[in-house]
Amino acid sequence: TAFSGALVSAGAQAADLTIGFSQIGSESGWRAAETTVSKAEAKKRNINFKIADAQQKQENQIKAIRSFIAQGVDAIFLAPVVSTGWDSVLKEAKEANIPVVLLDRDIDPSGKDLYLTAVTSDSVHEGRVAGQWLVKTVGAKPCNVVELQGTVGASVAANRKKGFEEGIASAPNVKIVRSQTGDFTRAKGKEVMESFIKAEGGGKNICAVYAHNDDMMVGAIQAMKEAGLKPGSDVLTVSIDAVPDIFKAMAAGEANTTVELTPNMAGPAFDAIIAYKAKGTVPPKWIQTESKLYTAADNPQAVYDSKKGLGY
Ligand code: GYE
Repeated sequence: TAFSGALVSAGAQAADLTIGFSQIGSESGWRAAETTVSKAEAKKRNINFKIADAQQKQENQIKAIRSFIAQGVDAIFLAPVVSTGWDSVLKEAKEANIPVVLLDRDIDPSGKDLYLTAVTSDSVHEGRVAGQWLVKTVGAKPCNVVELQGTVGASVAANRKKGFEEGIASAPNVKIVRSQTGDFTRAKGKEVMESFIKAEGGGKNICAVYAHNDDMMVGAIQAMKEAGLKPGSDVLTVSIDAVPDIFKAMAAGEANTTVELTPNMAGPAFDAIIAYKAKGTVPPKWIQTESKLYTAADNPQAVYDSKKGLGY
């Protein structure tokens, strides 16, 4: 009947959608959670969701996007490992009329008209908040900072560096003395921190560690402990993501602060695509998610308990 036909088409809008997601990999706890949460959000909306894991390689992401285009998916989500080199493959998606949504990282402005919207946090702001926290915490005391950067070429690494530098700009006593990439991983964070400690006279010249993500900080904390330093008291720590393990470290007095970003970037992206497909609603170019600072005063044990098991 006409009635049941109408019911089917209304209810089928989301269920009929097939969306491909080119995910970077699983370098951090935050990203593992993003993958888990994305699947759950797809399920809630009855979306046929395909995830391709690129193992940190842009060439694998480009291949995955081409394969999604060949399969004729309804939309493509992309978490771009680096910010450049996307123009030609995104042009192919555009020519095939497949909308692209960026998740959690940006691409260079030259690609602005090649995607529909980007769901990300404000990563410059995250770095700025981290820097401002440190300035406030050390007061007038001289403070040498070592910085663990994220993946080279990633928008979030550039932005978190820039934001932090802005955050400490007003305090000439706070200085970045060493800065190197730890690739957003625990293992690399530990290794690079070991070399920082060596280069800085066993670490006694280091006042604070700033890491572009918590996983690198967890590695750095390990390195500091092995070198006989006391992270969280002798050496201040500030990082970004709010994964459960950093709250565990905070509860143990071995870490000081983190800036939280949600692992649920796919939820708003699905909603934008559903509205776009069903009603032609064009979303804003940037869908910004919230950022929130946590310190040891914010009951880290309770936050840990509430977060563990959420896919991190
Ligand atoms: O902070 C980090 C990850 O792009 C926002 O990538 C993401 C970052 C996240 O590996 O842990």
